[in-house]
Amino acid sequence: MSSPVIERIESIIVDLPTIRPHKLAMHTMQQQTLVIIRLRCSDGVEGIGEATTIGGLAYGNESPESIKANIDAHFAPLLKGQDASNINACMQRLDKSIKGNTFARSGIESALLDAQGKRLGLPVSELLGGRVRDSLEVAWTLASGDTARDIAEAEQMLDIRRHRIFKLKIGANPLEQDLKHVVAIKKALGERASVRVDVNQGWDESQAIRGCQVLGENGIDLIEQPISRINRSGQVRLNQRSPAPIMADESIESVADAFSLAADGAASIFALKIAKNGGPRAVLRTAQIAEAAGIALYGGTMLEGAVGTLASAHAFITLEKLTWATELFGPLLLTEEIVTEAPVYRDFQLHVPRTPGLGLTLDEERLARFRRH
Ligand code: MUC
Ligand code: MG
Repeated sequence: MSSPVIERIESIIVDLPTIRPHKLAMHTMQQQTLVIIRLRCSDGVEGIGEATTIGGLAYGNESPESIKANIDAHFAPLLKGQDASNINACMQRLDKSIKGNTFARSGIESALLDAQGKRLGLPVSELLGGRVRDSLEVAWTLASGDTARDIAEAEQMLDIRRHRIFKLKIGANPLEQDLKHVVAIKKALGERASVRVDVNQGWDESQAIRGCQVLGENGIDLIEQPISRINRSGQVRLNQRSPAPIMADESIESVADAFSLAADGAASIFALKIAKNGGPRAVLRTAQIAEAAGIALYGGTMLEGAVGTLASAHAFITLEKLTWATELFGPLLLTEEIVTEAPVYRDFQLHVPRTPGLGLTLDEERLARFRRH
């Protein structure tokens, strides 16, 4: 039997409305923009992937527009005509000619995995060696910018049993105002919830020394990326003195970053993101570095829609231990989806399909309605 060949790669920018503004230290999202990748093969199989970021260029080095331009001009010509069933060979071919661009790379790797899974009749988790669970606990991010509204939102999530872990986005307001906001939310929720913060690099080290101390003393379970990803020695010092564990997020822009953070002792938890490592297989290499170094794991998100969220989930359900659970809630932030069946969230967990590939089908009508022209 001849090998299936990659015939066409299409990248589509999709703008989707969100349930409310989502306020991060560096940007307030009023909508979310996804880049959907369709990889068509000569055997009639189509793989789908997603390469999504937050706030244009506010968060990472790639924007939706640059992701699309680079896939169209550089990734697609390298892959056209290649054996679609050999994911190692395809990704190594890209490695030789393309530096960085982990978001675009992740979307392509996801699409190749989806296609191969559909071809073999296997879920992506099984292509990655096999799942050890069927669902993942999912945190919710409180980021309305208003304390009373955040508490009401958390109470509602507890009531409907959708989330009992809450991550608060801070770092944009003055330090004391942020600390008051977080402590008030923790007091209101008490032992009923795990409360964590993501500073998104918003503090300098002098602020972080006080911030981490106060938050640790007030029952906050985890502090994500308190200072600049560039300040490595500051991260090492904070990791040694903070009473609450420090998680690296923006600091990890590649698998190699994960290795050097582990070698330096700059964090005790890693946020795993397929987009920042180059795909579901690449993120598992970062997980292996963490496991070897005794660093705990957390399943992160770039607020992808259903496709990117399930590509992440299929990788995360193969891991032995995800001590800090996940934040794979991206689809729940959107009021519209572009797949026929939305991912299932129930009893605090995201349930990962056992159908072939990622387990998703694009909804052509919705895709046509929301794609950018
Ligand atoms: C980040 O920095 O972790 C994940 C959840 C959220 O609200 O923002 C993202 C990005
Ligand atoms: Mg973060």
